[in-house]
Amino acid sequence: MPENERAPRAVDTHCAYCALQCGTRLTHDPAGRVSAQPLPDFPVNLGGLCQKGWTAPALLTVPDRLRAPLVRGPGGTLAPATWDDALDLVAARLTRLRAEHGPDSVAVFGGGGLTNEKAYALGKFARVALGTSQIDYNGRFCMSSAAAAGNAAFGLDRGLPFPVSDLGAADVVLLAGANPAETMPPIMRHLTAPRLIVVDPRRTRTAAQAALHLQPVPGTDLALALGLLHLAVTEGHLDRAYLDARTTGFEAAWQRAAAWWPERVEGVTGVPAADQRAAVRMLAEADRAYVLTGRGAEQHSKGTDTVSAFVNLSLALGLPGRPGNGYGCLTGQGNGQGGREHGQKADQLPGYRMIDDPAARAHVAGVWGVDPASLPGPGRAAYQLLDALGTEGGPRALLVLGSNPVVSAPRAAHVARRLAALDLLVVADFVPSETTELADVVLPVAQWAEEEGTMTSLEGRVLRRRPVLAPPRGVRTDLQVLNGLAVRLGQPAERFPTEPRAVFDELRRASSGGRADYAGISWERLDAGEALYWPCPEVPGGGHPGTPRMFLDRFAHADGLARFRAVDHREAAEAPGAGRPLYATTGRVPAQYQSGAQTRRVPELLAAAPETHVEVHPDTAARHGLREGGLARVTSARGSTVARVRLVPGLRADTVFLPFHFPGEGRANLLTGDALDPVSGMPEFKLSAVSIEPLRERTT
Ligand SMILES: Nc1nc2c(c(=O)[nH]1)N[C@H]1C(S)=C(S)[C@@H](COP(=O)(O)OP(=O)(O)OC[C@H]3O[C@@H](n4cnc5c(=O)[nH]c(N)nc54)[C@H](O)[C@@H]3O)O[C@H]1N2
Ligand SMILES: Nc1nc2c(c(=O)[nH]1)N[C@H]1C(S)=C(S)[C@@H](COP(=O)(O)OP(=O)(O)OC[C@H]3O[C@@H](n4cnc5c(=O)[nH]c(N)nc54)[C@H](O)[C@@H]3O)O[C@H]1N2
Ligand code: SF4
Ligand SMILES: [Mo]
Repeated sequence: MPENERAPRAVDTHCAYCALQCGTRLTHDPAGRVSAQPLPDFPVNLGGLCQKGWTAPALLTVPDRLRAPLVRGPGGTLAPATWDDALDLVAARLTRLRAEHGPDSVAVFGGGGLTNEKAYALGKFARVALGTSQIDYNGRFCMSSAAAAGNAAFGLDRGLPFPVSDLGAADVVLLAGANPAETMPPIMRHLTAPRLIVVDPRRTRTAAQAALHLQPVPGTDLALALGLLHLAVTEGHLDRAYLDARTTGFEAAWQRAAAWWPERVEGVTGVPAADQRAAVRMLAEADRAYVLTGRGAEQHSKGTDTVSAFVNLSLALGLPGRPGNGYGCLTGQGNGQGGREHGQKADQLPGYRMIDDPAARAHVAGVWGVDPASLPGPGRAAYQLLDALGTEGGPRALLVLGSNPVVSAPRAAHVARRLAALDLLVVADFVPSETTELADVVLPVAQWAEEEGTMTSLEGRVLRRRPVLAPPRGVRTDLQVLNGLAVRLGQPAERFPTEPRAVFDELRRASSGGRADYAGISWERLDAGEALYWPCPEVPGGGHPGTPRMFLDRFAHADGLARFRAVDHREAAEAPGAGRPLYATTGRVPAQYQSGAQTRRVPELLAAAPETHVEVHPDTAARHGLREGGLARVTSARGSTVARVRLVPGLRADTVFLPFHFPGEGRANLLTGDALDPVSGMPEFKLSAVSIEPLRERTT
């Protein structure tokens, strides 16, 4: 009997990939072939999908799908094993490590692509079944700087504190370091009417649609944002009434910005003073304006302060918490929002509770049925965690769910060495990846359109993910994997439910009363089509409407006020100089997703973007002897990467750009370093000093 025979024929769900979570209808024909169509009435994608969304069903039939657990044998190769053998082996080795070296010898690394239920169960598994403090996740590499700045300013971090569809009514939208025309194409349907100000060293597809494109030197957005605040004040655009009624801390922030007059800012950023003035005028004269940040401004060793500077600008103009206006961060991963709320972060418990808060520990321990004193404290943030693996005093085993750090972590060659130094690396995935290649045990799991769950999109709306197919034989769900391991580690089976809906109901209780409160959101309400945005607390009689727009009356700090943060510009961890004359920055191309583990397996996407490339300005190419289509070696203080040259006149001449989706010697992260933001732990993905030279094509 075909394994999918009893599955439904068409389901309405959401895309496999990014945080826009476009509504899709998946249909499968009698032969089991699945196709995706946009849901015409879902307000976020308005009938659009990007190329990745259209082709996502191909993920369900990739030829090298993992279908059996793999265990590394004495000869060093991965060989198929039964589930019992694989889980028994993992549990036995974890038990031994814990007995010999203590609970923190075992670490967990999660992902922002995991459903809410998985992220929640993973955090609980780490704290309860393993008793380890050593858990963090790849969201640290994503929007953590914006989250830190949002928490500081507003007392709460929800990427977009308003629905995406509100953007369509704006007059002006400033996009700092975001390229949504290539990273979230359907969102551009909401950005046709507003005039765009785009801040990006490259003339991206987004920048090409802008009324004003500011092209700063990489790593100088903080100076630029200070300069824009300076002009907002000196040109008389300060919203005094809003400042007095809704904010605190302006004076200290202004003292720093006062020193950033336009000509000084031009000297540092390269953005002409006239363009700075034009940007401030556009924002200030708009009735409705938004300031949005993306990874270009955030993925720096000063990412948090940079976002704070943009938030300060938006506060000075009176935007946040005013209908039709606001500040937001464009969260990236499918569940990048929910993934940061339910406790897979080193310092957090579910509901955005802090793990060092006694009341939070008591509440969550109560839901989990354990002693609050048994819960560990905060652990290491993602890069520090990866860097500590296999070192004296560091974790000796790692369980990875939903990330491929061999490609996506900064200083990737070093991270791969740390992974190789572990006593035990266990990776759950549905496809082979550069990280499963290093694993001692690989656990094959169900994916996206094969299981139930919920996701929380970039606008804070909780969505139902539904299966169109049953998982292939031999494959288990992540929840079943966690249950199987927990039981073998001595936990009662019912403490780790395998039904997503049961996990969601527990998550609701765990989040109840927390800042990200899901208690009032039920599967029935979601299945009835209600648009529910958190916070959505339980109220007598039920039916809390959720919170599409936050901060309209007050911000989430105890006094209800938003806080300016007094920040100042500082240099990046390194600067171009003799020998390494160029900035290298990194990012995305439309046809590949993240580490590429999924999209490099989709034939249409691989055809569209088959290998890595480096964008170089034609003048720079001429100076370095590079030609279009030739190979180049790009070298930083960490190492080299090899990429095909693409001549791009719209790029700054002092900057080259590489996508990070490719493996092996094409990894952009062979260049990136270990400089981290002191507040968020965000790496400096967007800036390395490099040299570039032509490489002769290898002949065999
Ligand atoms: N096709 C595709 N779409 C994706 C993803 C993907 O991998 N592929 N990933 C998803 C995820 S997880 C995320 S986080 C989002 C990210 O979405 P974006 O933030 O839009 O993506 P990036 O390409 O990382 O960075 C945006 C821009 O920052 C610019 N930039 C580089 N350095 C600087 C700088 O110093 N200052 C400024 N102002 N800009 C700079 C780059 O040139 C780039 O165009 O995309 C999501 N969507
Ligand atoms: N140089 C550079 N590096 C970057 C960035 C950059 O801009 N420049 N961006 C950073 C950002 S924003 C991000 S978000 C990270 C992302 O980088 P990664 O963390 O590597 O993210 P993915 O490639 O999405 O990896 C997800 C892996 O988990 C698997 N997976 C997906 N869903 C599930 C699931 O439900 N369960 C399990 N068990 N596995 C699953 C996929 O098959 C894939 O192998 O990269 C960061 N790295
Ligand atoms: S924009 Fe994001 S959610 Fe929408 S189809 Fe593309 S990858 Fe999927
Ligand atoms: Mo991301």
